[in-house]
This record gives sequence, structure tokens and C-alpha cells, in this order.
Amino acid sequence: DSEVVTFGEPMALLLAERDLPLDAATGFAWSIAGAESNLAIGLARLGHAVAYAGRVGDDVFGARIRRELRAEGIDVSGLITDPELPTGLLIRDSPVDRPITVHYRRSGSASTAYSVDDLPGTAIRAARLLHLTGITAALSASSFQACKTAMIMARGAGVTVTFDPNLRLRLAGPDEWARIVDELARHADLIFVGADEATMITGGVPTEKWFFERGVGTVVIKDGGNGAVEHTPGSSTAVGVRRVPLVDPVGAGDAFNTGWLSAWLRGLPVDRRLAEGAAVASLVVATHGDAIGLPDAATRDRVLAEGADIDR
Ligand code: KDG
Repeated sequence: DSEVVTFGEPMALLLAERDLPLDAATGFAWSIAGAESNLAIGLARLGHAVAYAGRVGDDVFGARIRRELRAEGIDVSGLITDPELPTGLLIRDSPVDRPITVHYRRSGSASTAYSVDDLPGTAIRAARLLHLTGITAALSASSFQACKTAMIMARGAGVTVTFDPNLRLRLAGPDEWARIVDELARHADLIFVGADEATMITGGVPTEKWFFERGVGTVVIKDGGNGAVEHTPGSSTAVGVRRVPLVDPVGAGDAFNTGWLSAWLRGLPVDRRLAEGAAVASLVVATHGDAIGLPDAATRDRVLAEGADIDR
């Protein structure tokens, strides 16, 4: 059985060569993007048994995504090949001195057809953890329903449910996001949320309070270069960031979740969970690409052992 089950939209990422803006780039490196697939790759590299589900197209991108995820040791038996709809694409740059430009080619993608019928029910019920993000819920009505059903199914079987809203305003407007997060938070045990996006959801109510009111037990607020804070109704614990050269911030949030969840799966206490989240995130922001910098356990442990490097 897999310890962790997650599902979402895996996309082919075409990343413009370093430092060149999209409109001037001629070389593109291929890899995989997608918040949940980033997390699946990260947890597998850290030694956890992970199952990743979703839909890809019957095309070269879908085949490569399947092959790469399998090569990471991820169980992809729940990754369905859609006979008609294409794999989603993400084309972006990562220039150091200007905003990042992201183009999606994902409307009408295979993932938008994901539905309750596609859920890997046996794997979800047998896992320790189900992790989802709002991105998947925002893809389509059927995908939203699959997320909600999976969360209810998991909790009914005693599986911990974690959720990261991961707002993408290109997928839905602010009101729609508020509705998605309000509804799905009620089925989650733990929330990871970016400080910037939280204000869009909670309308001025302190973030952790807003989620506690919906029955969430733990709220981890990620605030980029300012670090992160883990709240429970009775405690708050903060961690700083490990200062590294910022190469490409995309994927930092997924990486933090990955590091934190690995520590949680290993039964480690709050300080350690936060430190491992920060360490894994630091390795991803210092690397070009969404998932390339995700470390194995030995690399993470070397980073943690540097100690003084962690500013907190
Ligand atoms: O969290 C990183 C993601 O932004 C990226 O991998 C792609 O899932 C993605 C999205 O929708 O932006």
C-alpha cells in the first residue's frame, strides 16, 4: 500500500533556458509541472511510498509524464490515459530580474475530465495521507466533485487529509476560489496556505481562525522569504527560511509541503517538520524548474545538519 495518495493535473513543462524571457528564448528544457505531481516526486525521493492518480492524454507528453513518474518510483496505476483529450502544457520562463511569465495550455485538457469514477478508492482508504490542492478542484465541476468525494472517503477510513488552496486566478475568479476553499476546508485535517492567498479567501478574518472555524486542526501558513508558522488552536510555532540564491521560486510551496509531510509521516515534532519543509523548499528555489531540485533524504539531512545556515 502507498502511504500517500494524491491526484491532480500533471503537465508537460517547457521551461525557457535560464535568464531569457519567453519572447526571446530559443531553447526549452522539458520536465513535469503540477502541484500534486511535484509533491509526489518529492515524497518518493524522500523514501515514501506514493500513489499518484490523474488523467493524461494519449500523446507524447502523457507518455513521458507516466514514464518519468514511474521512474521516480511512484505508483501510477491510477493515472488514466484519456483517448481523446490532450495532456496539459505549461510554458514559462524564469528570468532572475523580472516577473515570471507563465502560459497554460490546459483548458479542455484530459485532466478536466477527471471524475469520481476515476478515484483510486482502494488506495485512498489504505493510505495514511491524502493530499490535494485547490488547483485540481478548480479544473472542472467533475474534478471538484472528485476532490470532495476523495476527502470524505479518506476521512471515513481514518486517513489524514491535507489540502493546499494553491490559488491560480487563471483557473477561477476570487469568488469561485472562496467557495472552493470554504467547502473543501471542511473536509481537511490540515491546511497549507500561502500568506498572500489566504487574505483573498478569509476576507480579513485571521487565517488560522478562519480555518479552525471550519474544523481544520492544523494550519501552516507559508510566507515566502519570511518563513512559515504552524498553528493549532493552542499553539503557534515559526520557522525562518534558509537563505539561498533565488534561482526560480516556482514549486517552493509544494516543496515546503513535501518536506513538512515527510517529517510528519516519520512522526517528527513541530520544529522538525517546519525545519524540513524550509530545507526542502530552499533546495527547490535554488534550482531551475518546479521539481528538479527536490532532494533525496541524504541531501535533505546534509542541509539540515548545516544548522547555522537556517536563519530562525
Ligand atoms: O506549484 C507549482 C505549480 O504552479 C506548477 O507546477 C504548475 O500546478 C501548476 C499550476 O497550476 O500552476
